[in-house]
This record gives sequence, structure tokens and C-alpha cells, in this order.
Amino acid sequence: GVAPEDDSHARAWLDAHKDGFGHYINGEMTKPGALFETRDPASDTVLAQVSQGTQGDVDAAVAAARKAQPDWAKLSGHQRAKHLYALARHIQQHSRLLAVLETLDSGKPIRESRDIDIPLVARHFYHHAGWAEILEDEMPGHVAHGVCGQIIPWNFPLLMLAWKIAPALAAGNTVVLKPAEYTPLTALAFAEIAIECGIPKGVINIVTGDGETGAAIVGHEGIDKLAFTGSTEVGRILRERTAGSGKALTLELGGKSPFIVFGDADLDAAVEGVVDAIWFNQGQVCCAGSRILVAESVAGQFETLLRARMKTLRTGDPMDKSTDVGAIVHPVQLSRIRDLVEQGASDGATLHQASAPQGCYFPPTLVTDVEPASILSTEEIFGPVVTLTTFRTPSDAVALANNTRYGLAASIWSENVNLCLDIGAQVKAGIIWINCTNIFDAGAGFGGYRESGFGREGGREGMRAYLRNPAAATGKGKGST
Ligand code: TXE
Repeated sequence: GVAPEDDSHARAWLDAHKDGFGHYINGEMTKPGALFETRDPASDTVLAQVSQGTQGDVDAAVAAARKAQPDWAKLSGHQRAKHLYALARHIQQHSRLLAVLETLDSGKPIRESRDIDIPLVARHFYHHAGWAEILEDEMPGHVAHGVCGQIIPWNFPLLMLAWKIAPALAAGNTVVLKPAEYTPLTALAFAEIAIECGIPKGVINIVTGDGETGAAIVGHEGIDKLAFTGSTEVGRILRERTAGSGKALTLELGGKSPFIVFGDADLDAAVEGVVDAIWFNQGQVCCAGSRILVAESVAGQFETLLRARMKTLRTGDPMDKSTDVGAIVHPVQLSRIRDLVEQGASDGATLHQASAPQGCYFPPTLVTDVEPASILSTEEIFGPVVTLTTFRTPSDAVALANNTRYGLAASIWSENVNLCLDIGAQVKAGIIWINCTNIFDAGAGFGGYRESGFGREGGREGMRAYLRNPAAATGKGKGST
């Protein structure tokens, strides 16, 4: 690359752990158990050996979390806030190490992990430190669930950890978290940061492993609340497994979010919006704008602008600071994207593609001439692939936007704000962006409808998900048993 990021610090850190990583249980790193590899998808090399969490590891982590929870909940909000502020500050101090590890492990461009992921992680801890301070006043009578089991995906490894751990701790819960098997490294670096910050032992526990380890967390009797972000398939399994168990559950699943461009929109801005919507993080974003719906009157012009912009995207080495689109997280995901795109093309869709290097890369792709029933219009591709369809009237746009089993996000582009608000109210999605896209704020609730899951993360609604209100639950003297 022309401007490679310095990775010596991260390489030294990996080298210091070359015998493999254990789990973070009861305030310390355990001895490594049975190991699996985590790889850099861009260079196809092994980065580290990580332990496959067993039932025994999960039992130990849950026991530690149970033991720690009453004392953690008894701390004043201000005392819990001090711990969260410390985590936020230390994350900032270690931001270079965390950004480089994130990029090596996931393949996302260093510019994104450095300028977006890691700053948002710190922000999430700062924000929830603030919540810990004011919680008693803001939500009187609410108490923590107890122990939270948290299972996260590989697309925003450390940010998803922050979304799970920060509100849980602010509310007085303790946690057992499992990072995704493709991307465990920043969670392990975070464990070291938690030790460095003096987080009381057992408050945070991190167990690495695959879906089997995840299933052990889901099925554990000592867990009071589960929070999951990942595929709709696994979300469904969690729903079945927890039905009737008394465990609280929130699910943040997939999406097929519309990106609606009206005839009066600022087309240059909307084109940049598409770049953010579907080429950010290689399109491996649950709320990615993966279906462009554009007014017929400007469709030709918009497509021309978009195809020209797509050609300027630099796909390649994620560690190069000038890279726009990095590597796909894992060869399994790459072949999933390839299969879907090939199937769509064989059904008659037209592909427009930018260039990409050999290896675990997929070129930025625009799909035109695509039927609403095509697999490319209906399935979450979770790659840098966007479809383009036209509409005539605003009500056509709404009908097309809602023609999906998902309902996570939508982005609406028009200079007419009344039209945007009107359409926003009709599109079934948990997050509506107007003349912008992929904006994440710790203060705003994020989550979906329908097959995109339920529950919100961030802001006031997100805090509520980590609390219960015993008075409301018992019907407050209404004679319920
Ligand atoms: O997800 P999984 P995968 C979608 C996206 C992607 C597809 C497959 O379409 O192509 O899912 O990705 C843990 N009990 N999203 O297979 O399996 C697993 O170890 C408990 C959208 O990687 O859902 C990991 O920690 N846990 C999504 C986490 O679940 C289990 C982000 C997510 O992995 C488990 C990721 C089980 N039975 C993928 N099986 C989004 N919404 O952002 C697996 N896990």
C-alpha cells in the first residue's frame, strides 16, 4: 500500500500471547484450553490461538458474575460511573492497539477502525457512565436483571462489545460475554484493559468460542437476561431456547434496509450516502442500505453518478490508510456473497462492479434490472452489494420499502423535509435517517421490527432493556399472585 499503518505495537502484543489466550473469568485471564486459530482474512495468516470455551468455562464465568453482582449493584451510581469512565479513558489510551487489532482480525479498513469504531466504543462507555450517575433519579424503582449473557457478531467486534457491556454495567448487572469466533482479539485486549482499570473481579467475564460456547451461555440457568446480535437464524434458536425460561431477551438481527432517493434530492449527497450505506465495512452492516429505491425521473442520472463514484473506490489492503473497502471477514462469508450474487445474475440481473484484488475481497457491486422477487432483492447479502430499483410515486416507494420481512433501518433523501417525515412515518423500520445514513449515537435507541429483532440498544430505551421494574411486574397491589 501507499500509506501502511504501523502495526508493530499490535504485532508485539500478539507475540507476547503466542502461547494462546485463555478466557477472562473472575478478574483474571485463565490458562489456555483447547485452542482454535483466528486469522487475518486480508493476508490469510494466523494471528493468534484462542480458547474454545467449554461448559465448565461458562459455568465458572456465570458463577463469578453471580457472586459479583450484588456488590456491583449496591455501589452508588456515581461509583459505577467512575469504573465506566476509567474504561472509556483507557480505551482512548490504547486506541491505536485496538484499531490495528480490529483491522487485522476483521479485515475492515484501518481508517474506519481508527476514526469510527474505536472512538464510538469510548463514546459508548462515556455516555453510559453518565447514565449510571443519573439512573436512580431517572428510573426510580428499577433494578438490574442480575447476570447478563451477551453474544456478539464479528462485523463491529469491539463496538458491539461496548453496546452490550456499557449499559449492562451502568444498570448494575454483571456480564458473561462471548465475542464471535472470527474476531475475538479486541475483546481479549479489552479484558486486559478491564484488569488494568481495576474493574471488580467477576463484573465482566469474557469467554471465547464458537456457537457451542454461545449455546452454553444461552442455556445456563444462572443467566437472567440474554442480549444477542447476529443472524436471524441463530436469533430464532435463542427465542425457542429461552421461551418459558423466564430469561429476558433482546435480539438485534439482520436487515434489508431501503435507501430511498426522491426526484428533488441532492443527488451528489445521496451518492455519497450510498458509499456510506453499502460500502462502509464492506457492506457487513446489519443496517446497511442495501436496496436503492430511486425516483424514475432521476434514475438514469443517479445511476450514472453512482457508477462513476463506485469506480473511484479503492478496494484492498485494510492496513493501508488510503483503502476505502477492505477484506471480507472470512472465506466462508466471501463464498456466501459470491453464491448469492451468481444466483441473482443467473436470474437475469445486471452486475456493475468496481475492481478488487485477488484474495478474500469482493468488489463493490451495483445490481440493476433486478426483480422484486430475486434473491438479491430479498436476502440479506451482508456484502458490498446494492440493488437499484425505480419508483414512480411516494406511495410506490413506501410499498417497495416495506416489501421485506425485515425492518431495521431506512434512509430517505429529499430536499422536502415534510415529504421525508411523511414517508419516514410509513416505512416500517426501527431507525429512520433523513438525508444521512449509518449514523450511530450512544444516545439514540437502535433496533428493529419484524425479523430484524426486538429491543433497543442505546439511549433511554437501551437502558430500560437492562433493568426491570419489580413494582410494575407484580401489578402493584392489583391482587396478582
Ligand atoms: O452469524 P451467527 P454468522 C448475518 C449475515 C451473515 C450471517 C451469518 O447475514 O452473513 O448472519 O453470519 C454465535 N447459540 N449476520 O454465521 O452464527 C456466534 O458464535 C448461541 C448479521 O457469523 O449468528 C457469534 O458469536 N450463539 C449480523 C454470534 O452468534 C451462537 C451480524 C453471531 O453469529 C449460536 C453477523 C447458537 N446456537 C451476521 N450459533 C448483524 N445483525 O449485524 C452461533 N452463535
